[in-house]
Amino acid sequence: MFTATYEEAANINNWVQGVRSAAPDAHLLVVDDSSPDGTGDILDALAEGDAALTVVHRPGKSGLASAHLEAMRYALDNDYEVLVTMDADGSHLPEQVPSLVQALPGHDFVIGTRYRGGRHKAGLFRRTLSAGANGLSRLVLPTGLSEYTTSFRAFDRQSLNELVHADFTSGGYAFFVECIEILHQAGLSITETPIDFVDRMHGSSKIPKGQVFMSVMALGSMGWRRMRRMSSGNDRTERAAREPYGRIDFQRDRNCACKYGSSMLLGSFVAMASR
Ligand SMILES: Nc1nc2c(ncn2[C@@H]2O[C@H](COP(=O)(O)OP(=O)(O)O)[C@@H](O)[C@H]2O)c(=O)[nH]1
Ligand SMILES: [Mg+2]
Repeated sequence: MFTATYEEAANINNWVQGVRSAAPDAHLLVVDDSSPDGTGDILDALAEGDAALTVVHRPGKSGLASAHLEAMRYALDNDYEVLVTMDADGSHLPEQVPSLVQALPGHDFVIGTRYRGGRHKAGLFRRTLSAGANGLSRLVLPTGLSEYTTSFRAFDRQSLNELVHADFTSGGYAFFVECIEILHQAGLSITETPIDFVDRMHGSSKIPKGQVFMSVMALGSMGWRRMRRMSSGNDRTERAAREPYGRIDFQRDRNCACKYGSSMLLGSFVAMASR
């Protein structure tokens, strides 16, 4: 089980306790970026004498994407069969970890979805941004999934191997979309399972708001690359459309993207203006 932390002192105890009761046999890894609020010290105290909790301290805030890649490398290097990733702020519910893990056999990757059978219970601004980002992702990079952005995920070793050797072009939120695009293009089996997403327990978002706008740009460039692959006959979209799970409703996705895409663009400008 992995989470990244930056200023989660008020949430980290709950995360450790929650994950421990949901998955008692799991080993826990936390990458903390020298949080000024002392999250790293709390973790060190919890890890003392606890061989199943590993804390990696990085010297400064280095972003979520590199923290997740570090966890993937760690899982491979230490021979773990399954890696589950999630946020530490209470938005992802530890009690739903087992349903991700149970969905993995037969697949290489599982993402928790807030859309197809799942619930998004956060505030309106957040729901609009997420719906816009996911609607656009479905349109631009169809894979059959309804969720692309949340970090509540389970990986087998094959998908970890693919990702640690990939050339990522994006950071921030777009990193999470690019992971899915890489696994899809590699022909791995990707699926989703419903989750409930709630507002963070304490504190506020640590992701710079401008990243939302950057992510829209990154999505555009991934879409462009996908189109080039399609024109060279080297894309897996068609295959996904034929697979029972991955059947894509292009009309629905187009409607969804139009409905939310414009509000997301507007939202990203508002977010940038309010930085
Ligand atoms: N190590 C590390 N963790 C981060 C960084 N930015 C965010 N996080 C953690 O990543 C998770 C998601 O971040 P959050 O601020 O809730 O993002 P949001 O939910 O998209 O608003 C939380 O557990 C954060 O503490 C970072 O730069 N480094
Ligand atoms: Mg959050």
